[in-house]
Amino acid sequence: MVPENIKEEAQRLRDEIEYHNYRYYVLSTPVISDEEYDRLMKRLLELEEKYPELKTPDSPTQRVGESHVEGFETVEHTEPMLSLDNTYSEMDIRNFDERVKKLVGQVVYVAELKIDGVSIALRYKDGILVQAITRGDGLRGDDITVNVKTIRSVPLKLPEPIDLEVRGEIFMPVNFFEKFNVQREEEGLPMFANPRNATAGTLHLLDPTIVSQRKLDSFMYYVVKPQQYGLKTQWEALKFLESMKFKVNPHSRLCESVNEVITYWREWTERRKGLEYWIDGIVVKVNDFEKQNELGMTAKSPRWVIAFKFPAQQVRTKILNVAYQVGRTGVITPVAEFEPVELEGTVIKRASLHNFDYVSEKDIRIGDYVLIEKAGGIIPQISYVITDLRDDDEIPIEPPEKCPVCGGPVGKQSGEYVAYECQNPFCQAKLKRHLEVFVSRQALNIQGLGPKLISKLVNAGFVKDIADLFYLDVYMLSQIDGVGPKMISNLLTEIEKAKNASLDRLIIGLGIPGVGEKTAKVLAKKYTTIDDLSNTQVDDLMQIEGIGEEVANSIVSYFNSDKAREIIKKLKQAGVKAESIVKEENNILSGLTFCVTGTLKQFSREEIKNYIESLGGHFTDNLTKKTNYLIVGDNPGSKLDKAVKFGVTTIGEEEFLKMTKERGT
Ligand code: 1X8
Repeated sequence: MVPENIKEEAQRLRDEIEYHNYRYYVLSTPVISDEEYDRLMKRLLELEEKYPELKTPDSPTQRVGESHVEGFETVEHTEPMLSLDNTYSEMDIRNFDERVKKLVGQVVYVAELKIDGVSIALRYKDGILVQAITRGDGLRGDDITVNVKTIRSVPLKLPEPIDLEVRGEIFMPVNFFEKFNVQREEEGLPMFANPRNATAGTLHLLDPTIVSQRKLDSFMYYVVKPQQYGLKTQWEALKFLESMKFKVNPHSRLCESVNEVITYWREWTERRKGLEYWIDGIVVKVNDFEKQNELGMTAKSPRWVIAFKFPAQQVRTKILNVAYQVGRTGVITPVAEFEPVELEGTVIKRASLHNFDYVSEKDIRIGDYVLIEKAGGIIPQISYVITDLRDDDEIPIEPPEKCPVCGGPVGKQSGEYVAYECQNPFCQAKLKRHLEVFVSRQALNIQGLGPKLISKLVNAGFVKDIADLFYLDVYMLSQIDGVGPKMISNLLTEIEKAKNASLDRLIIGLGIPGVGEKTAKVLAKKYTTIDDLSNTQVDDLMQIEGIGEEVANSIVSYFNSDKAREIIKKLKQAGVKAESIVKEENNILSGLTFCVTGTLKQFSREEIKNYIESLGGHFTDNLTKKTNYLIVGDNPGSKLDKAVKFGVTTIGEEEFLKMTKERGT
């Protein structure tokens, strides 16, 4: 039983944290410091660890992401989620207005921004968020509740205990998207074409902890069955959504006439550039719900609403060729090469085609005339293929059968996208990109070894893998064009210095797909030596916070490869130390995984977790067959039965403490 005062404290904390979430994520006017907020969150986590019954589905702690999900169930929509009719010109919008007036007389419109995101339906029961469903095919969508719960601007609990379904848009802010794509490139992962694709990809990840790191945001704009809440107009519905603490776009406008709608559209054609999210047009709705009902539907979409898209500045050009770029991990990215054209002040010759799914979705071919625009005002992108201008000489763009650089075999990798990769472990393009990462500031920090010199060393055959850098000598370097005695001496000093780099830096340098700076640090904290890490298993890795299945598999398969083994052997022989960032003497629980059930006398959950981790052990909430010990406290739960079933050793708190003391001496 949870004491009453604790229950009350937890409720108070939940309310307080959600209030600050609302101030921060919805209103953008926080009233407390980050430290203060963290303190509230920490206290609530502590209480919930001690009394798991307190973990209610609306608790703000649930936003950090529950455990792994197996897949998504499809759910039927209460009413269809429809697509909108699109228009592109003032004439189209005037025609829309004429048609509306003819059917229902004079109307007032609400003009809203059209967010370039992913549509979502949110269902609340007794005021609690119970389900979040994607549009899907309009009739049935995917239940992605666990992922949507991580989005801070989505209320988990309404101010009133009502049943409600609302709809809106989930999006990824542009500034995060840009950073995120750069990071993906660095980690050797395929890039996303735009924030909408990144949002859709993120919402379908099986690991909510990763979703929670991707800064998704929301705007709600639709109430299902609004008459149940006494709402008569769309404008009232927007105010109602605000009162229910949803994030509602602040730029909606009541328009008395079609001219005002057109003014709004013209205004936002310019102002869109200053927004932190992408919009691709405006949405115009008949304000009055009765009139909406009278207007009804066409076969495809409602007659009372229309999307009015923005014209992008576009130029026409022809695709002359497609180049294939080979990244560090071998991912092959197609790049279209054009007849050069000017667009918004710069000459454009090429644009990334991102990945082969994108190419086939848009059916882009060599020889096609295409329209180019700048996505987000910066990155040139193909916006339209002018298929009317085809003369049948166009050549489809296929994934290459052989690596364009080394001729090696190309394989298919399924992830958020299907990626094609050069599978030749000795591909020179991969090696060059990899060496660039290996010597970079975050990794081994070998100064004076730029891309040009790397290329020359690889071409000369002196460097066939990252470890070969440590075997370079005066004789080899002196044979390279443009390298003099002073440079040789500096380089050899730098390389010697790099042998002292810490384990986390070496891990970054290994270039394991999906392992960037952050993951490398976490790994170096858990594993003291490169040997420790190379012997780890997927389950062990997945117990580490922030490491999902994809990355865990990537790490294990890297260390299982002959090539990695050889490289590590060579690195060691060259004297690369890869020093642990964890103190040796504190690692008495290294390699052991612990789980806890029931209440302990001397530790809260958080405390025992920290204690175990400080001694180099792993702590997990999920008992699996791989768990070494279950520590059993008072009033143990179902984990005890599970441990018996799995044959996991159970120990008491005293026994655990004795064990740490024995191992410590
Ligand atoms: C799609 C969108 C709508 C709105 C904003 N952004 C969108 N992507 C809005 O109504 N403010 S409505 C809509 C749809 O009904 N398909």
